[in-house]
Amino acid sequence: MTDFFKNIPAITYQGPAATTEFAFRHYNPDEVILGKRMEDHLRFAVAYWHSFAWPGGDPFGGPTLQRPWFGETMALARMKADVAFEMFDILGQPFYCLHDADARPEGATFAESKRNLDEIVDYLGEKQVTHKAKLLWGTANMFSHRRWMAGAATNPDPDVYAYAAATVKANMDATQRLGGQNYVLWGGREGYETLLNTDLKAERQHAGRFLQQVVEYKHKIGFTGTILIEPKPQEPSKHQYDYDVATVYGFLVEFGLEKEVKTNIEQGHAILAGHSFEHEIALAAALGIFGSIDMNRNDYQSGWDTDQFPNNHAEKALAFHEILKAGGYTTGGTNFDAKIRRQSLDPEDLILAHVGGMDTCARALKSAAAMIESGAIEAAIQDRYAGWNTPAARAMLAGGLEEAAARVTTENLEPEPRSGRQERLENLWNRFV
Ligand code: XUL
Ligand code: CO
Repeated sequence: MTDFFKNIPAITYQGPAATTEFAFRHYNPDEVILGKRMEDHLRFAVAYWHSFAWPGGDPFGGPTLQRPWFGETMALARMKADVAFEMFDILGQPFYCLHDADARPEGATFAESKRNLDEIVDYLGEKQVTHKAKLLWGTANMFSHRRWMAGAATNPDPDVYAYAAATVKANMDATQRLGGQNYVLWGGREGYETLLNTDLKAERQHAGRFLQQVVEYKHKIGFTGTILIEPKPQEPSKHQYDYDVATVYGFLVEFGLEKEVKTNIEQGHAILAGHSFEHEIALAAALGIFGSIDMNRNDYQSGWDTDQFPNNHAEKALAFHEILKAGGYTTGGTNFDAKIRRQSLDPEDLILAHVGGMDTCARALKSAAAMIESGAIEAAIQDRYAGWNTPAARAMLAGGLEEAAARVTTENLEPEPRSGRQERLENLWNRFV
């Protein structure tokens, strides 16, 4: 036991009337919602990087967070893991997610980094046996070290492509050893700063072949988890190839991977791409590539990826509504890709950030379930499209443009516009939140 979280009790569900901040007011893991336990719906995960590896820097200032496990030794990496599992226990977290670089010190060579990773993976594996939390997904950090500055699989230097292959292979192996349920690829450096030095066509080809190699390797080692791409339009690169869900889908189809790879959708990334979170989820579900989510919120004014903890349950209800409509998660979950603010120094801040985020999501889930149970929104949608249930309407889709056009004269069509009833439906949504 470390003493980092000393005096912080295990957080339990105490209901909205709880008198302490150290309680869940809405997240009640065993409560059954639409026939499933809340914990099994939400499948919460802690992001190792933000909670345990981020030192609190910003573009204008250095670290503000001073943690006793910061430093590049294996002993400190083990202390970090100890503290992490203590937090997972306090929160009752079923899952966590990590990059290699969050958990192990960087070595002087690839071989040394890999040894460090293997050693910490063994340690995490032992901890998983005696604690509840398991790995939701693993990934490789191929964006922080200077070797990745011009990309990983899309780097102009083929030696960096090889390094990326070795890195992803090591991380897929580590994820499989930890029983991870997904493997994520987020390409923060898979993009460009200027077309004046970039062969966009070649870079996209290399990224596509790399992803095919990842999928081939997944099948070779019998990894049963899901491969997920996390879209983001920019930041850190000026332009990123995995811009949004629609772009990723086009890319997957181009490389024959649309049945193999799904998406990990992040609220902040959706906003940067000019979409709502629920739009990205609904589109992924419609395309059959919805996998998992990175839960956070952006600042709506700054235009940065601020990775804040969610605190607006009404807004998130729309996202969970789409997730429930899609049938919920299979291997995915709700990963808090969120960090405390750099002035939030206390261990309590870290715990309460997650408590608030979990309660926000639990309220959102309950509201979304109520929206579904009432059937009113679904009924309004059904009603709006009811005209398409007629044989004449369906025949138009089977026939050609001329047959469809002929209906106008043969049936004397002069369509009357009908109200979209948006405000009435927004009022309805408001009643459920
Ligand atoms: C960056 C981001 C990453 C990915 C994992 O914006 O979201 O943390 O989730 O690499
Ligand atoms: Co993310």
